[in-house]
Amino acid sequence: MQTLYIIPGACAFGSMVALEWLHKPYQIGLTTPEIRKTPEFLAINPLGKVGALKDGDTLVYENLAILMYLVDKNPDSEIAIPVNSTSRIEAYKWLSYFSSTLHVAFSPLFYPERFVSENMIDDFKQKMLIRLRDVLAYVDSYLGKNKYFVGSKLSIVDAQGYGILRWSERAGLLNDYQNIANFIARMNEIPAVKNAQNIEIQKTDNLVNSSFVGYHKF
Ligand SMILES: N[C@@H](CCC(=O)N[C@@H](CS)C(=O)NCC(=O)O)C(=O)O
Repeated sequence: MQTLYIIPGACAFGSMVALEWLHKPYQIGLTTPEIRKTPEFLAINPLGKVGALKDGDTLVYENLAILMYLVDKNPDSEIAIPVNSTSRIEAYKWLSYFSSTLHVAFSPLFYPERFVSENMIDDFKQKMLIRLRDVLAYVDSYLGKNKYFVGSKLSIVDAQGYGILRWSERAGLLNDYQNIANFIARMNEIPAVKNAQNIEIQKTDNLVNSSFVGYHKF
């Protein structure tokens, strides 16, 4: 059994969509701060973070690694990305950008107290907002010219990009980036994305053609 550990609304969303696209049975482990500190969870990801995947005896953490693991384990699936292809280079590039730049551009705005002391928070957030806007402008400009992140078809990269770009709304910035807003609207219509959204919020009665089999019991 494959079990993907998540926090609803967080960055493992792309891997949920990938599992939906694979049509193989999988469970979701809904984690809390308490669960992420348990020996059971730390044995899966010693960093105490999501995404984390347990697939039989194989343990994978870091979203980029999970996504590429799923792609490589399923070379004949619709999410396959051929090795030594331009698509593969683009996938590495964007997944790396999402992890190293996009994801971390949001964190200081959402959790400023992790970075600076109370009296510096307002100034810090102003500066971090400028940085985030630069990053979003770059992605928005790309999406203005390209429907998909990789080539001419939907891929795990769109799923992962969606999972993080949706935070633009929470940051109150979505209206300023029309191409990102259009991308998010398009992704919202995809059945696998709808299924993953519902699984995140434990609304599993009306999943369509899903291979989700239930929640992992901790
Ligand atoms: N570089 C990691 C980032 C993982 C990460 O920061 N996950 C966050 C959710 S978006 C998390 O688990 N936060 C919970 C915590 O820090 O307690 C990846 O891409 O997998």
